[in-house]
Amino acid sequence: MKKVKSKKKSKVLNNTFVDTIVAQATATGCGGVGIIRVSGSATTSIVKAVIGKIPQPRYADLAKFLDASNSVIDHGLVLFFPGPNSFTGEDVVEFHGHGGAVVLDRLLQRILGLGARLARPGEFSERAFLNGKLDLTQAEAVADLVSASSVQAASSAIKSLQGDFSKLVFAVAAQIMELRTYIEAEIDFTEEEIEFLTSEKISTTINEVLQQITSIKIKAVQGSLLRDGVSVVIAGKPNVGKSSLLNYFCGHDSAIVTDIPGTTRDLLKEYINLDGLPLHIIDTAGIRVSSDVIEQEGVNRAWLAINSADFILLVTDSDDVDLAPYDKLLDKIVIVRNKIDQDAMKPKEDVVDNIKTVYVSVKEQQGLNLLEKEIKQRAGFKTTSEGVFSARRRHLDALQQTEECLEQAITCANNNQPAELLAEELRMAQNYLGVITGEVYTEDLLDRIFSEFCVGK
Ligand SMILES: Nc1nc2c(ncn2[C@@H]2O[C@H](COP(=O)(O)OP(=O)(O)OP(=O)(O)O)[C@@H](O)[C@H]2O)c(=O)[nH]1
Ligand SMILES: [Mg+2]
Repeated sequence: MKKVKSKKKSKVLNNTFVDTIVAQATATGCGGVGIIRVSGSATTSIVKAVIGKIPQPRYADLAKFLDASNSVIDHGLVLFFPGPNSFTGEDVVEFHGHGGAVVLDRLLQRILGLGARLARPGEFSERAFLNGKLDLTQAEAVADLVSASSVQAASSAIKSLQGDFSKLVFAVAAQIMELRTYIEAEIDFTEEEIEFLTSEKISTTINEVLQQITSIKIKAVQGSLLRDGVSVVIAGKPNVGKSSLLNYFCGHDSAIVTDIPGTTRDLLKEYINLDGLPLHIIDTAGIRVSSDVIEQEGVNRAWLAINSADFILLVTDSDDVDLAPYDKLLDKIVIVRNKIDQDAMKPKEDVVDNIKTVYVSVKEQQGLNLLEKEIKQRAGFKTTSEGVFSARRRHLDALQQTEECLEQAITCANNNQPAELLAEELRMAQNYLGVITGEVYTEDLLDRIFSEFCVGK
């Protein structure tokens, strides 16, 4: 980890936060109400200039919003939250006006004219994080809640926002800290009469911590699936029913289906939700050697998609499947034996050489529930999202790195290696947990996280 910062040395103390930011907090377009939010040191002077007074904190004040020549731009409610008791921890004011593009833009221009600048994406949440109002997983949960694509994703985001994820991580980090304290004492006071921990006791304690991390990971994997989903590519020879399968998944005639082999040329991407699991599905051109330049380009693109997908639904309309071209991708393949209606077969599944085949008829809608079940199972997705909190790839990576350090620490203990090495592994494990909650962060990490947010969040 390079350029690690401790939270205490945040931008707040560097004093780069003197500027005041403004953004529309509600979505653009027409709405009953539109909200403009302001945060920073000039908030009180701005609100005084716009409505002619400083409103009573945390009360809804009905006021006229005035421009520089005292003409009325709009009238609406003003909410004033003096820092530190505000979302960002700074002085914040919200103008709740009429939700029209022109009226909100006039108000925004007025506030910019009073010395505020436009907020960057996620800058309100970033300030909330840097001022200690939210930890990093909670700030990320704000974005996840707003962009949730299913009820399950939204309810897991609210759990993270309430701190369910961070609490578990903090608890594990505290246990590692306690163990570190003992081991560092051993390093510092080798000459003194202190009863040190035995290597068995150390390994047992670390193993208990590892078990807790495993249980956090199970929930985090679900949360990350709910948020990011999986990518599935539909591949196979021409005319086997790939586009028909895509149309089944997305519930409408997205792709052209004909009985002419080579119908699909381009990649066709759809985004659907399978009982809460987001699926990014790609239909591809049928794989064959073609003298048609356009079709051949389609086949090249199909291979690119096949190579980068999480799973491959390899569709076939005969029992004879040539797996040779997929030699290096076998662990990602589910064979979809389509058109069983033509062969008077029943839907079923079987496994040969560790590869699952699901027998379906897309046309007669048979066996597709088996296929859906297989996709969810492959993704490791459970329909019940009890206790699941939203999580991201970076959290899973950090948990994985924590586990690796702890396993290394057990090896050090079991081999009676110097206590310094053991302490260092524990320190690194704790550090990775800190990356999840934002106790430890880099500027790069914050930029990456908050730049994905919308302006106004
Ligand atoms: N009998 C039967 N016909 C099917 C079934 N699924 C698809 N078809 C037919 O098979 C033909 C080809 O279907 P598509 O979905 O266009 O096949 P494709 O694999 O996308 O074909 P290309 O785009 O050319 O690679 C169409 O006439 C479909 O109606 C099925 O389950 N049973
Ligand atoms: Mg097709």
